[in-house]
Amino acid sequence: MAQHSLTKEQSQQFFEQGYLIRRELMPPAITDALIAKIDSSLSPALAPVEFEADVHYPGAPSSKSAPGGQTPRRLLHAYSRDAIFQQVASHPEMVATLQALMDSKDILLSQNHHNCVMTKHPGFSSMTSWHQDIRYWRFDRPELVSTWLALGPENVSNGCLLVIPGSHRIELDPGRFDASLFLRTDLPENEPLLETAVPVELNQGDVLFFHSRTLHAAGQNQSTHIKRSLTFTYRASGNEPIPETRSAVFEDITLS
Ligand SMILES: O=C(O)CCC(=O)C(=O)O
Repeated sequence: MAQHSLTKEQSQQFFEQGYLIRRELMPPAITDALIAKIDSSLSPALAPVEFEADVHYPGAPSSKSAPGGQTPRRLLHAYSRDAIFQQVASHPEMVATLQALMDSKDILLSQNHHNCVMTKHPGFSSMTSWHQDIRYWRFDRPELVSTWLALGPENVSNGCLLVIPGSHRIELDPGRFDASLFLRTDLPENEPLLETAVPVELNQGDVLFFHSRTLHAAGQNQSTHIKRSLTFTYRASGNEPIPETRSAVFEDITLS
C-alpha cells in the first residue's frame, strides 16, 4: 500500500499546471540498482534501441555512420527489460499518485508509448522541440499521465525537460504547429506562450508526472556526464486505446 496520498495543493498543481514533481519519490536503493542496470545495457547498447541518428531532431548526427551516429537515445521497451524496471513502474507511491491524478483505482501502463530509458550523452545529443505527447497517440480521451524518473541531476545545462504550465488546458489551432506537430517557434502568435516556459530541474529519485497534453521540450546535454531518465505512460481503465492504432499494438499492463 502507498505510504502517502497527494495533498490538495499537489492535486491542484497538477490540475492547473499539467505537471507535478514529487521529490525523492524513488529511494536510492532502487535508483542505484537502475543506474547499474542501465549502464550495463548501454555498452554494448542492448536492443531494442533508438539512436540519436534515428530521431532526426536538431543536433542529431545525420546518419548512423556519421560521427556520434551510434549514440543511444532511448533504450526501448523498458518494462520488459528487467524486474527493476517493473518495480519502478508499479511502485506503490507511483501508482497511488497516478490513481489520485487520474481519479481512478484502476491504472494501466502502456507498453506502446513512453516505456523507455531516455539517455542524453555529452557530445552527441539532440534537442526535442515543443510538442504534446498525445499528438500521435490514440485513446478514447487525451487524458494520460507520464512519469519521468531522474537518475541524476537534470538541469538546463544537461538538457532537462522544459514545460509550459497550463498548456494541457488550452486549445491551439492546428496552424500553430508544423507538419510534424511541433509548436512553431517562428510564429509571433506563439511567443507569449513560449515565454511562460519553465525548466523542470530534478535530482536522483525525483519523479515528474505530466499530462499527455502538456507542451514540453528539452535541450542538448552540454555537460560532461550522461543524463539518464526512466519514463513510462499510464492511463486509467475506461480510457481505452483505439483498436488498430499504434496505441493498441502491445497489451497494456494492469497495475492495480
Ligand atoms: O529530449 C528529451 O529528453 C525529451 C523527450 C520527449 O519529450 C519525448 O520523447 O516526448
